[in-house]
Amino acid sequence: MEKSFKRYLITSALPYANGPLHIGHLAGVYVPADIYVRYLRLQGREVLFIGGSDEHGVPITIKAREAGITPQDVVDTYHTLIKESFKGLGISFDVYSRTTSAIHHKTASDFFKKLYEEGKFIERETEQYYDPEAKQFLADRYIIGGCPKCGNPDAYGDQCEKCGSTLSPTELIDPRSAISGSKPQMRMTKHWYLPLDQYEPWLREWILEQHKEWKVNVYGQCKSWLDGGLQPRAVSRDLNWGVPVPIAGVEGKVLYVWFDAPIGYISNTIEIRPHDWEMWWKDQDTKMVHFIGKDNIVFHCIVFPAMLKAHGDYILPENVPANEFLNLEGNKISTSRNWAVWLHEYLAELPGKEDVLRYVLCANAPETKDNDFSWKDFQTRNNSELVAILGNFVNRAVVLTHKYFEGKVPALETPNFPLLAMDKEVLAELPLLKVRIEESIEQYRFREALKECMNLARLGNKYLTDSEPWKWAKTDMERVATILNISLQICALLAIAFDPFLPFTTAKLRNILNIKPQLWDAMGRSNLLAAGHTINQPELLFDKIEDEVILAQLSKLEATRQNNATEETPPPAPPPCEPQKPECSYDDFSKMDIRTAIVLAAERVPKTDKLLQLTINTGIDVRTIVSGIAQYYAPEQMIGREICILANLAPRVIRGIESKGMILMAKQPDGNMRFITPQEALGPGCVIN
Ligand code: B3M
Ligand code: ZN
Repeated sequence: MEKSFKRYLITSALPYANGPLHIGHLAGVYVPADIYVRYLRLQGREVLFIGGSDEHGVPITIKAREAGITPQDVVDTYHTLIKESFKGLGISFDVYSRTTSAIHHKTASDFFKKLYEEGKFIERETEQYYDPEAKQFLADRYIIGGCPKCGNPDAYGDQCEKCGSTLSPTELIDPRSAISGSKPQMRMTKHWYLPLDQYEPWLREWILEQHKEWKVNVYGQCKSWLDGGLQPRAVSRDLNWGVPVPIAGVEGKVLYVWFDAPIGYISNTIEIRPHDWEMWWKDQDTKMVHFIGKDNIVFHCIVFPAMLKAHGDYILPENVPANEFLNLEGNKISTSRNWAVWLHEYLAELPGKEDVLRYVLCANAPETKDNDFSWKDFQTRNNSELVAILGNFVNRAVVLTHKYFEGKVPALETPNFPLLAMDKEVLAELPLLKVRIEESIEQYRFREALKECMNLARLGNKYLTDSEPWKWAKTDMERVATILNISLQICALLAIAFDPFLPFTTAKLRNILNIKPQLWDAMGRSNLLAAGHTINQPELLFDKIEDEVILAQLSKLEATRQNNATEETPPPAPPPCEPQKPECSYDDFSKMDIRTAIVLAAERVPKTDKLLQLTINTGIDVRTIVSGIAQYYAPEQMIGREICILANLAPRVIRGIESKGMILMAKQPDGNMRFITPQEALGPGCVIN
């Protein structure tokens, strides 16, 4: 007998905020997690659904460097995009926060500190490459050199992208720093390690003995890790992006991203439940389930549990239903090759089809093995399942009710016309379907559960066809009443059964049936709609998807394919412009007196090559400004020009000259400076705001 729990803490892997979401993420993690959570909520159980962005780690710093922006800019952009697209697909997180939050930094830091203070880590000094020019240790990705296997001169310290070999930085021929290009030096560096080997016997017992019910792929991966023997794992890195190692005197080191990220589940719980988060994380009556992809199994089944165990206060996951990978049109999804269906693009290009994607991704979920998404299959599932079965059945039932009973639910049976065998058979099937759906969902078999839901629609469709109400309508309206009553009851059940899977559609369906959301308990009952209840006008639940739509998507992919095939060295990226400065208030802004002015005279400041001394008419006075623009403008180029100045900047004495104000200059990406001049002559003293 499975233990019963008081509450459910459902986590889903925190996606890295360095790229948009694609269908692989959705099918593997977020659609199943959302289905499970919605189901639990329907059951009236107490649930928290935790999500958030993983905003640390080396790839984010690399992306920032490549784009010439800060890591914070990178994560700000993608966190927002990811959060919005999740919302667009109806992924119903109770919290979607981020690991750059102050709460997370504190939580992760405290977690580390406790383990550190209790002596749960071991310290090791190792040699690592250091960039003397950039004054920092180099992550493997930041070291470039010759591949010892294929000779590629630009292999990375962890991998050669040309021949695919896994490398270590010391194998590279003539290594150089990706940051400065300089030759890295070997230096000693100290790190903290979680001695996973010490947790091995406990992990073996906990997973291999106590969790035999875990999915075969998950259990199997854990077993092979454990059988291979566990090694201590470093939990810190030499990097300046992340949660700083909270040990006095330690600088330039942060927690390893895989140490801090899972603690994000705790931080995000604290964020929304500041008063009772501990109950969620420390009470044995909480069932914690981690939804993840297969590449995250070791971290969620071995490393994080060992961290939780070392900490001592926290519960462990009851289950980790990891999925395999989803391919696209027969090929591995690849972010760098742009081989993906991006969620934000899907939502923009196929508006109103959120549930179609949810349906197809669940129906094809890579639950037990890698699976494929194809646009053709997407179209077929929409047209021949959602439209032809579910949509068609509901539409027929509703249209006929309006036709024969003015939109009022007719009575199930009358003394003159008792139920026939076919009615009884259908009614008897309903509670059985309920049980089958429950069993499948509770065992994380969402494809199977979805199939059972569709079987309910199939049952209704077949019943309506076989019972032929349109024929009876000529002779016996009481028979028609029975048929439509049963059909409408099935519609009401569909609104519950599909609710975890297709939440946009069930909302529409409830609207058509003019009913409120119901709890799962109501599933299987056949009296949800009382006789006499008025339903609304029919409305199509799904539209047919035409070939053009599919062809447009396929040609987009084809363009990518060709682009990848012919890809030469990409043209150098234009120099990036500076990131936006931190927000300022309108008050801050309005304090500044920015106005037009005319340059009356200009000369070089003696013995400098940067400074010009300008005499300007500000409309209020004639004053002197010293400006560092001599590299960009000769004095004679300035005389008579109309410029913009910050007039009320506190005066400064520069080279013995009092400078009152500052000239506004625009800095071009290559560093060149140009002064700002009004497009038409305005005259001095016009205030700009
Ligand atoms: N960000 C890896 C991934 O997106 C990682 C998951 C963290 S879960 C705590 O695959
Ligand atoms: Zn190579």
